[in-house]
Amino acid sequence: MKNVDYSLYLVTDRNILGNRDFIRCVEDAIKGGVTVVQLREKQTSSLEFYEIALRLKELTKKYNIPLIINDRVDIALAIDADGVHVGQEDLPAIKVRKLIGDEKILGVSVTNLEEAYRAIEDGADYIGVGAIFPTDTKKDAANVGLKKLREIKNEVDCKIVAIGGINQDNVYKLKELCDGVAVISAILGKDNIEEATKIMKNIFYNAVAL
Ligand code: TZP
Ligand code: MG
Repeated sequence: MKNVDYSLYLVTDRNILGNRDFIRCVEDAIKGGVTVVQLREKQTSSLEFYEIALRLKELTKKYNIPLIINDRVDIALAIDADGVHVGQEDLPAIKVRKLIGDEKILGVSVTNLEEAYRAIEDGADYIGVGAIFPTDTKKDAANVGLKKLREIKNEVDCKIVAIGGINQDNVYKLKELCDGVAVISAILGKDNIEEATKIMKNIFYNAVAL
């Protein structure tokens, strides 16, 4: 499971889906070509988080797509997820690595080179770098930008997933600057999720390096 294709990384957000069926929407994104799914729940009880995670695990397993749990190591372990993603204010990455073992995927959010070096030292398989572009989805996201992303890319030897405000109009700019793009609204915010996913993937794959 460690040889992961990070190219189109879906981060979930049930708020953006309104009353649409969550599992159905993620399945549409998988059919459209997302290569990783991260379950991100910010205002959910542990029980509900666990139950959603279990259902999502069933789905991602069916399509052989890795499932990563945001923030919660306990839930990742409880459902035997493929990995965990933590930020700078979550459990320290070095502790998470000890808890989940070497076989699971560990992702760490970083906003600068110093955090990137530490994440890698602590055992991250990939670093999430963002926000690259302005986004309404995460109000307190740092403003990282393309220049800093390039600086990190040039310095570190680690898989890089760019995140934040990435959409059909700007995704081409990320080619060669990262191993994958993580997206919420440009996929889950669209009426036709499968089609939106296909378009994003197509543009990212076929973009010419800037
Ligand atoms: N972390 C940094 S920006 C962001 C997260 C979770 C939100 C990404 O959402 P969108 O809608 O793809 O900008
Ligand atoms: Mg977090």
